[in-house]
Amino acid sequence: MTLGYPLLARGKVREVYAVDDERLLLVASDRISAYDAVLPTPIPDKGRVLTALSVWWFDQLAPVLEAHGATHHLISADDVPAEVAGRAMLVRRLAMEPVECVARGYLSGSGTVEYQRTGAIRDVALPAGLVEGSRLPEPVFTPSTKAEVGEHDEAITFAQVVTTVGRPRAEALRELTLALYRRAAEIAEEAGIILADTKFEFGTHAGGLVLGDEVLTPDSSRFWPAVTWSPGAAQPSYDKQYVRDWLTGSGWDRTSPPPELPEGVVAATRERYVTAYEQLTGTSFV
Ligand code: Q0T
Repeated sequence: MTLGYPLLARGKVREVYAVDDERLLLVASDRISAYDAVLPTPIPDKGRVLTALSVWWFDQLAPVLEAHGATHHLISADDVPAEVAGRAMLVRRLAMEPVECVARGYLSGSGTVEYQRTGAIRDVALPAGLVEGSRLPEPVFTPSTKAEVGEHDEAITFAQVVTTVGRPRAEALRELTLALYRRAAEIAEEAGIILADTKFEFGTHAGGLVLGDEVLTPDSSRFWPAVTWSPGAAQPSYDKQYVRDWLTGSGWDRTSPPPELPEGVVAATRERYVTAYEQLTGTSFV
């Protein structure tokens, strides 16, 4: 796309453009990834739904940020180029912290693997008897490094965060991450959705901590419908379950270029994104 701004970064499903020295444009695409691959078939409206969700969460979380003397990077989702209207955010340019700030309130995925091996997640000891999908006694901060392109994020300890950013900032990142997770999980729970875990990225501006990136979308978080929550097995992914199930049944080897999705899978997946937005926000997606 020819927005006329320098492209700063390109991810699997979104791009970052430099507007000027102080501002960036984050553009969400309709691309979808599964099993580490970007699929050739876009999901119509995915970029608009995820952007609207992020914008809604920034607003919901502003009081938590303010209580911690922090802010978020969103300047406007309206004052953006027409070609990307609805799926772009104009944001303040930050000095990004080199850690991914993950909070987990439920045991899932790599957290379950670590718990089964060690009885703990990182430096946090957990009670015996937890299973995939269990609610944790308290949410835990499980930071990771930002992976190079093509690599996976690597789990790090809190002590490594201290070494990387210094103790005061490490403690502030942990406190803010857990406070934001707790409030977001409470909001989601009121809407019948479990927020199992989520990843935040922070930066600084004028010495203060600023919440950046996209926030609390299905691409950065695990959302589970509360009605079907049943610890003991993998919980169905709110957004990508149709895609994963279809890919698994398609015979794709997860190494070759992934196949096109059939239109029924595309329509069902679009519906899942829209429903997640509507259930969370209590407003219709237009
Ligand atoms: C960033 C300065 O989103 C990223 O890459 C995917 C294509 C990572 N990234 C974040 C920044 C942000 C934000 N968000 C910011 N507010 N200020 N840099 C750049 N890349």
